[in-house]
Amino acid sequence: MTSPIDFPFVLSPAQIAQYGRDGFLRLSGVLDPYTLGHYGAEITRQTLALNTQTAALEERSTYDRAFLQVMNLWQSSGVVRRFVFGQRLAGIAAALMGVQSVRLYHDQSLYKEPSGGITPAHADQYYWPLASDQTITVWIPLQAVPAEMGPLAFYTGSHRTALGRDLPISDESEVQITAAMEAQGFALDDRPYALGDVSFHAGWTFHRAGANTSNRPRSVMTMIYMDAAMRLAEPVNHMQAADRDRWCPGATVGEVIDTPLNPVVFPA
Ligand SMILES: O=C(O)CCC(=O)C(=O)O
Repeated sequence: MTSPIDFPFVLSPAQIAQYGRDGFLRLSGVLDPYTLGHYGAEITRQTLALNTQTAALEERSTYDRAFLQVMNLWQSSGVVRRFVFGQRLAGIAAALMGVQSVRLYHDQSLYKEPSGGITPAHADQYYWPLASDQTITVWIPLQAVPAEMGPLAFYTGSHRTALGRDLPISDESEVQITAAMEAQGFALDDRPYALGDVSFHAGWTFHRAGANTSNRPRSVMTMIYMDAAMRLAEPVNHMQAADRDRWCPGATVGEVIDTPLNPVVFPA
């Protein structure tokens, strides 16, 4: 029997069009509670085991208060590797981008602790030395995320504006991007996530998350997939240079990013 993480999820043409128009898509019932419980327990266990952040929340920067961030868990755990290489989520990403196949850029666990701070507004692709915008972040809550736990919130249609694309995640990005989004009329979609909901957002879609004011952790797994034909671009800031060295080691500017860290995930 096909595993739930490999079973195809059929998108309607309207959903694909909605992603293109809004720059993100929320889907319900993508993963069942048993599957989320099985993989989620290992993801959270690995996150806490590999975490190196030990400072108290009040001693950290705004960025570091937002979440514990542990990357490329697929390299540390066979169970997580199975999840990251699952065909269901990667297949949705391919369909939304309109590409035949997708590669992994990297995965990351984003664990917003109880009393963890806001995730300042930003666009992910600021950090990525990638030659096209055919990128997608899959955001998978491992439990429901009601408003008080900091659900990921998207500025609808904001992938079409360039204003703010030069800002890293910071207090400044939160102030400047939220003001720019309001001025340009990009509405914030900050609905909560039920268990099994998963969202997909494009690399240039601006988004943020509120603080976790609950007494429970908000454990989330993310995978960043890119068009399998993605080429490495010359980094335009020092964060992109660092990302190139860390996530695409050995890749050459102008060439397809075909390194051992960037395997084709879909189709298997
Ligand atoms: O989980 C969060 O609070 C932020 C996530 C995010 O910015 C992303 O996955 O692109």
